[in-house]
Amino acid sequence: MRSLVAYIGLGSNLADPRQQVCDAITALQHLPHCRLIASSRLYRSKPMGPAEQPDYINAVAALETSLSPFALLDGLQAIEQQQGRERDGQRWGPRTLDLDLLLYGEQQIDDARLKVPHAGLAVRNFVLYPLQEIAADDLIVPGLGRLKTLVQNCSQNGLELLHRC
Ligand code: A4P
Ligand code: MG
Repeated sequence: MRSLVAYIGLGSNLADPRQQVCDAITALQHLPHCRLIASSRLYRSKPMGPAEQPDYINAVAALETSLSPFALLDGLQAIEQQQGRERDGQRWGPRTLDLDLLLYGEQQIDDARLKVPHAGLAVRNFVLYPLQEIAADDLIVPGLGRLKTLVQNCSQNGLELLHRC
């Protein structure tokens, strides 16, 4: 099967968020039919959604993969479960680990279970800035245009650059 590059957004704001994100990057390296190509530095970000929750740690990783997008989503959700993710139904509530499939090659997917590019990507600084760090300079986000332009139009407010894992 042909391989392509997928970008994964990582976020955590519970139970030692930095460690959660770094552990998840390690777990991504062990997904079958995937090779970790790059991971961004860590960023601290103000919560989007309910304000009464801790700040998040965010990062983005690039995987070369021959998995289908749905098989990759299964793998990401399995890692979330291994790291104690609980779904209590609260939208945008606190979590030990959230793994979002941001981009899957140049594909656009509109399925009940999977939307790619990930919804909200274009306006989330905690996604765009780490993505820009590891993506090609001329990356086009399918349906949304040049990554560089999206970054230029997105404020850095509330975003603090930390170190690598
Ligand atoms: N789903 C659809 N498309 C995708 C995709 N591209 N990647 C479906 C991953 N999942 C996708 O996700 C709900 C369902 O989305 C999944 O079952 C999957 O089939 P979830 O992880 O159970 O719930 P969620 O994450 O709470 O919902 P949602 O709406 O996806 O939230 P987001 O967009 O992930 O946002 N603030 C800061 N500063 N940093 C953050 O990282 N994250 C969130 C969550 C809120 N606030 C944040 C951050
Ligand atoms: Mg999510």
